Amino acid sequence: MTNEDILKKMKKNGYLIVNHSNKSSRKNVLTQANRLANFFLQRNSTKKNKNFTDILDKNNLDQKSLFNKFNLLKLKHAKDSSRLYNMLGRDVCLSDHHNDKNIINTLNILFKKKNVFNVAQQIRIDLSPQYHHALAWHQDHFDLPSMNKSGIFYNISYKDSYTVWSPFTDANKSIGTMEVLEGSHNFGRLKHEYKKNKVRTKSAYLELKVPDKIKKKCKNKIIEINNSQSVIFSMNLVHRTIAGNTEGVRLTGWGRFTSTSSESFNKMVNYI
Ligand SMILES: O=C(O)CCC(=O)C(=O)O
Ligand SMILES: [Fe+2]
Repeated sequence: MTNEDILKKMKKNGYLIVNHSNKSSRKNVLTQANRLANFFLQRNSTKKNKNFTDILDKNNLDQKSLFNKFNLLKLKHAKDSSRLYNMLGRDVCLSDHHNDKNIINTLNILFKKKNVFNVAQQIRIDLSPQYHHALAWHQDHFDLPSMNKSGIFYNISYKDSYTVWSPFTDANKSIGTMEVLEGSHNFGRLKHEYKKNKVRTKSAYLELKVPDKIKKKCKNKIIEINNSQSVIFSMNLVHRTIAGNTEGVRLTGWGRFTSTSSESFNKMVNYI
């Protein structure tokens, strides 16, 4: 794609698919995830719990092995499961991945070669079919810890800031993936509501009632990409999670990128 194609496509659809240049960064994320899972399972293993050591013997990164480990951690050791998320989200393996030549080159073109900053990054691990946390339609925000409730309510345009979304395992209709409304970013920032979660009392969720004109004008597109590809999308693009229906693990990562030339930058830095 030429620079012009990249700018045109982003303007029209609000997202782009990028092929990774670094062939090992995806595997590095899975390897780190596996190491942490092994560590936490080992730490929790007792003589009674022989099944832990059975699982631990395997150092392979296939779906079944990773699913068993993450599932056990989630069900029996929820606190360690969230420790694993937090560590992996901050680890250099995710930064390394975001530093992929093709990802950074594309961001440089989108930011008109000014500069690029990654202001937040995290991973998510979804276990389908039961524990696939599906996000409803929404636009993104910077997810900075100081934006205590939700950055969605701060008066920040997000117009020319971007999310990089990457699956490190498969991401498709059966294991779960993401769906976007093509061109919805051109409608600007939309009004979201922050609702109390009736099931999990400590968390809340964002709700966006997609305006009829967007439903009418924007095509639904389910993102089915392989794990050597990422999606770069405008933080104003309306998107949601498609939950998986077959047993398996979906490990994904996201990074929020902005530039000093972005409209949102001046306001965003107050939260750093
Ligand atoms: O991974 C997904 O299904 C969607 C993730 C997402 O929308 C987000 O993290 O902002
Ligand atoms: Fe999102």
